[in-house]
Amino acid sequence: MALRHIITLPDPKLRLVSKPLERVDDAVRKLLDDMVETMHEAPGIGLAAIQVAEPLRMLVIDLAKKDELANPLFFVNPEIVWSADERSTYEEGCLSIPEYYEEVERPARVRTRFVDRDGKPQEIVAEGLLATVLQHEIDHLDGVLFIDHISKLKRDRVIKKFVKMAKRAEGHPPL
Ligand code: GNR
Ligand code: NI
Repeated sequence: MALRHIITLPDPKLRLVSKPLERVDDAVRKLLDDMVETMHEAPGIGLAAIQVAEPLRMLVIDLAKKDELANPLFFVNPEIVWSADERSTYEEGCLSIPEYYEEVERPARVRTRFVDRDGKPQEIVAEGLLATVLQHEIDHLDGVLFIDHISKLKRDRVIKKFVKMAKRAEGHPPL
């Protein structure tokens, strides 16, 4: 396994539409495992491939608490096939927008079709935090960030802050 670098705002790759996988082979499983290791280390509860600069439609989620055994979930080519009318609100964060948190309203339940780590088609109905994180990650596959679901005023303010930080970092490059 290997840790991967997580890209952050304003990296334009975060706005790419990721490409579907044609098959789940050992190379795909290796990337999924590296994503789980990277997510655990961050730490985070979800990670989409584009966050490690791979524009592929795959994501991992692990909602296990720190004192619990790891329970990584793997989603390849996920598609939301049904959303509840009921909404729920969670305070969201994103490893690609470090240290920024805001409440986002999303469908409370989503039926999602996907291919698992063994290449087998699956369908689940997610609710609660899983429903929110799954929607947050599937948004990443379409170049959508959670800040796209908040007010333009707040979004513009956070983007501006990250552009400013990136410019300051240009004067102090790593290596
Ligand atoms: O670690 C994460 N926590 C989180 C909290 C609420 C809603 C969504 C998330 S996902 C985020 C990790 C991440 O950026 N995934 O793309
Ligand atoms: Ni995110």
